[in-house]
Amino acid sequence: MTATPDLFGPVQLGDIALANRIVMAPMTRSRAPGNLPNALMAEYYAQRASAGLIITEGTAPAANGRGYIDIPGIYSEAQVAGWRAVADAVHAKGGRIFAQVMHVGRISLPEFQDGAEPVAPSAVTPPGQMYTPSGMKPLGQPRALEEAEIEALVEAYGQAARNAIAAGLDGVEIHAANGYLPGQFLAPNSNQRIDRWGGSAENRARFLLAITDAAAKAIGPARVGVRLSPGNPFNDIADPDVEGTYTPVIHGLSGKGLAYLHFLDAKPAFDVIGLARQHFDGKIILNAGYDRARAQADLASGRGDLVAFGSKYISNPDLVERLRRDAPLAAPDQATFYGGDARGYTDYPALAA
Ligand code: 8OZ
Repeated sequence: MTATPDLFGPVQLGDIALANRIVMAPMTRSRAPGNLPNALMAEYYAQRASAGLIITEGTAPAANGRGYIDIPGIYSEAQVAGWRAVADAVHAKGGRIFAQVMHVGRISLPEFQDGAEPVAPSAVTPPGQMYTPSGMKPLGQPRALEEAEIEALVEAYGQAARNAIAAGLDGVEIHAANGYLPGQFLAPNSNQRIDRWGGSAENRARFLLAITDAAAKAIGPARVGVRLSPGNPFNDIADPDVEGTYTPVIHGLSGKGLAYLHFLDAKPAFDVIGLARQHFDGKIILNAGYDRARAQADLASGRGDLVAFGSKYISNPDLVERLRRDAPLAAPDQATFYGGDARGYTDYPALAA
């Protein structure tokens, strides 16, 4: 018999040893003016370093991957220097940190990309709006990527992974959830290509598998994880056959020695985590809507190996200690989720010792 995994006990994740199975989920906080990671961000992440693993907010692998206000990038020297300060601050407190690499694709506006039209698999306009410094604006029609541009983006993910390691970060998470560029390739409504990057489920999975391979080749597969949200309609994703789409994804990501798959499974359309358990050779991180009891239950049942907490980490920098003591959690203030300064960011106190 194997012992029940302890939420508060150590676990090996790919190449690295984590102090516990509690993960800080990636969260966009829009506090990186100029797309540059900064000292305030370093302080924020260092405050949360008792997490077994921190996954940073989404950071763009290329200039045309930017969207939302003031998200950081990981494609320039200055950005790498900024991330180095973040990595150093977290490591000084004994933490571990992966960068989440996020290309937003069509979920952007020219004003976030120096005037350039956002790019996507196909020129399909999402119906949503985006918050900008001058108010809410409708998303526009993206430009369909040329095949050579797709190949350049695959390279950009490899380079982003190298940059993360050069910055001293511990690895990268490929953001393939929530309808951003990899998710736009996966879904038939946003991917209407008739070349090898679209059409069949295998073709729609090609971009995700290519960028994951590029990152794995750059820094070793044990430093790479992938986040998925099968069946999540966020950002105008519609897929009549989620199982058909994700079965080749899970098979394609298996057997490569990747560190983990991270599931946002708020709306599971089929038992994708069961499928991953059968085939995937790394760890499984569970996310969305977890509390202490559900986290312990899902570790005990073997559904997952680690549990990621999002909004609870905004307002509880010492979440590990609070969960350990079963202490009350502070509620986050939604008004300060995105943008602004230290308020609602680094001013949530830890419990008194
Ligand atoms: C909410 C607001 C801004 C960004 C995601 C990166 O959905 C996001 C995001 C969510 O993964």
